[in-house]
Amino acid sequence: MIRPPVANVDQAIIVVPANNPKPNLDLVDRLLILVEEEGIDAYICINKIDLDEDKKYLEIKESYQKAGYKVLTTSATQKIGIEELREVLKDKTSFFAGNSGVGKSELLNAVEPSFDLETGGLSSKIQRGRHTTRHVELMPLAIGGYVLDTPGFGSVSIDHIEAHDLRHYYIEFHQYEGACKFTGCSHIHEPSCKVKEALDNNIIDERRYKSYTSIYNQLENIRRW
Ligand SMILES: Nc1nc2c(ncn2[C@@H]2O[C@H](COP(=O)(O)OP(=O)(O)OP(=O)(O)O)[C@@H](O)[C@H]2O)c(=O)[nH]1
Ligand SMILES: [Mg+2]
Ligand SMILES: [Zn+2]
Repeated sequence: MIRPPVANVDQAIIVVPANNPKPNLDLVDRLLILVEEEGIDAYICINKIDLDEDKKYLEIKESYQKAGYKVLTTSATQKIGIEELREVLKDKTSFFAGNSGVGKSELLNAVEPSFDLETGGLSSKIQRGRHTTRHVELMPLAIGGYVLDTPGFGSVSIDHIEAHDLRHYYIEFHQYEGACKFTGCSHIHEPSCKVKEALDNNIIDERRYKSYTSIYNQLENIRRW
């Protein structure tokens, strides 16, 4: 388990593939928790949209947009959405994070061909990334700003977070903070909860709420010393 070095950067670009390899949204949600804990901006970048003929990626897009995140949709190899990505990166220090094989390095090559970063295919059987990028590298952009390419990882540790603090890192809950019947409401089992009300009214995304309760329960079950 790796804790990505999100300190001292302006924003995180969390890269997730449209459908190949299979998008790991649990990993995306955990990365977002770390990013929110650090208080830096986050973008979701759904890459490899050229491979997603059924446009299943639109569900991922909706889920994160509903939460309040800005979502980019790209194809690094077909050069779709690269101009928008460049605009986001300009004059900022950005951290690229996401599983191995999602196309972080390929996206950076599309933004800045002179980087000429090594990219790797997927290992054939289970379509996993090959862990091509081996170390974190800070690189200057010709348009201004810096980017950090990082090795992909399949999981991140958020075990240092207390369950009762987790709600602060789901940005779609912020507007209800203090509005529930119980002070410090965990939005899980308390009655008269505004977050659960918003969930019932389909204002809060169900998948994201499930991710919250599942991670909350995991954090509660960690033995603390
Ligand atoms: N079809 C398609 N393939 C892509 C796209 N982006 C990246 N790839 C391919 O996916 C594979 C993995 O890309 P990388 O850029 O090496 O992935 P990475 O996220 O840097 O992976 P690690 O360095 O292992 O963490 C390469 O073969 C890329 O050419 C895309 O938008 N469409
Ligand atoms: Mg890479
Ligand atoms: Zn509540």
